[in-house]
Amino acid sequence: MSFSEDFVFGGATAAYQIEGAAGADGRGLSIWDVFAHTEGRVVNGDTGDVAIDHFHRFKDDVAIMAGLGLKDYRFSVSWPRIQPDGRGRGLEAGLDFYSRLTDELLAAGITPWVTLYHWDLPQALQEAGGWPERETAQRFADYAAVVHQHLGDRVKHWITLNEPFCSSFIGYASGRHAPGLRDPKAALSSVHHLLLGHGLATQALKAQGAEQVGITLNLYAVDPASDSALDTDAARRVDGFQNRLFLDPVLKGRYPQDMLHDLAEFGGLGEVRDGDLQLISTPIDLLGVNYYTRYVITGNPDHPDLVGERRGQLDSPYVGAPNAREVRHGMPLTDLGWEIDPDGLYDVLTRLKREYPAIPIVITENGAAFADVLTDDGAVHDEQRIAYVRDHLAACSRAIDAGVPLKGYFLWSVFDNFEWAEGYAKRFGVVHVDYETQVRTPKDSALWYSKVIRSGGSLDDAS
Ligand code: IFM
Repeated sequence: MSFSEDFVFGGATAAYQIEGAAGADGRGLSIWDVFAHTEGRVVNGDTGDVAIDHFHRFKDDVAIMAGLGLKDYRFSVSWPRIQPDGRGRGLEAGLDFYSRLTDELLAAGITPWVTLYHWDLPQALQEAGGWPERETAQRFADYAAVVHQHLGDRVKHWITLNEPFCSSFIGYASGRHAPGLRDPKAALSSVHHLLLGHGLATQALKAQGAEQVGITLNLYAVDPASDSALDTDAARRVDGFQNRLFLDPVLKGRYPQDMLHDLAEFGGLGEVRDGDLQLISTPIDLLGVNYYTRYVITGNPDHPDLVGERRGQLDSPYVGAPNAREVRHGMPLTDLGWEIDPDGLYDVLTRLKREYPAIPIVITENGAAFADVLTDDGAVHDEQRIAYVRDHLAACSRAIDAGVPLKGYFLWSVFDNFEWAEGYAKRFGVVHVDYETQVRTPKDSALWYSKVIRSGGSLDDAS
C-alpha cells in the first residue's frame, strides 16, 4: 500500500445534513429549508429542521470522532447561519458556533477542513435570482471573506464549492434538488456564476492569507455502453456535463469547445465576460474530488438496461441531451442503486493526471448508503460498507503508485444524515444515528476505519 505518512484519512459532513437548529440564533432560511418544506419534494416529507442535532451536540460528536482516531474533519458552514439574507457583516452567533466547533476540533487533535458552500443558498438570494444571477457570485465571495476573517487564524484548508454540478443542473435543470426549477438557461448561467463565485472567493481567501484553497467537484468515470455513434456521443456529453464543464475552466481557463457548441442553442453559459475565465482559473492549492460511481451511458431511449431513476426526460439534468442515460453495467449496487465500481475511481484519478495540469488531489467524499440494521445488542454489522471503503482506498493506493498526487481521503460520511431528496431513509454514516433518540452508535465500518487510520493506511491489518 502506498499511503505516505502524511496522507490524510478523514471524514466529512455538511451543515444542512447534520446541524438541525434551523431557527436558532437568527439563522435565515436556505433554499433547502424551503424546498424540504414543500410537499412532495423530499421522501417522507423529511426536513433538516432537526437532522442529527449536531448544532447542540457538536461537542459529543467531536468526542466520537476523536475516539475513532479521526485526525481530519471536513464540515461545511451554513451560509444563512452567517448571513441570514446573504449579505452583510455576519451574525456573531453563527460565526461563534463555527469558532467553537473549530476550537473543539483542534483541542481534540482534529484538523478542520471548511467547505463554504454545500448547497444551502440563503433563500433571500434565491428570491433575488439565485445562481442564475451574476450578483450571487460576488455575494458568495463576500461571505467567504467574512467566514475566513473569523476562522482563518485556525483553519488552513478551505473548499469553496461542493459539487457545483449538483447546485446548477440538479437544482435548476432536473429540479430534484433545491430550488427545484426546470429551466435549462438558468442551469447554464448558474454553472458560470458558481464558478465565478469560486474564482472570486479564491481570490478573497488568498488575499486574506488562506493557506490551502480548493474546489470540490463530483467526478465520474464515464464510458459509452457500446461503440455505436449514438452511445459514444451520449457518453461524450455526459462526460462534458459531469466532468469537463467544471474541470476545464478551473484548471485550464476555458470551457470545453464541444460543450459550448452543443449548448449554443440554449444561449451557452449565459453572459461570460472578458476576464471571467481568468478569475475562474485563479490558481488553487488542491482539487477536491467526490467519487461515487461510474456511469455507462447510452443514447438509446429504449435501451433495456436503463437505470430507473433516469427514465423520463423531465428528470434529466443534461440540458439538450435528455436521452443520454445510464445503463446498468453489472456491478453490485448500494442502497441508492449506485453501482459499486472502485476501478472508476482509479480511472478518474489517472485521467486527471493525464489530461490536466498537475495539482494535489484530495478525495473529499467517498462512501455508500446501505440498509443498515442496528442489532439488539447495539451494533451495526455493515460489512458491505467496509468492503466499499477498502476497495476504494485500494484504488487510491494504485493511483498513487501510478503517479497521481493524491494527498488524502475523506469518508462520506461520519454520521448518518439527511440525504437531500432521499431524506433520512438512506444511511451513509459510519456512525449510526437513531433519529428518534439521537443516540449515536459507531458501526463496524467506523471501528474498521479507525484501525486503518491508526495503522497509517494498512488495509490488510484493519479487518
Ligand atoms: O450526501 C451527499 C453529499 O451532500 C454530497 N455528495 C454526495 C453525497 C451522497 O449523495
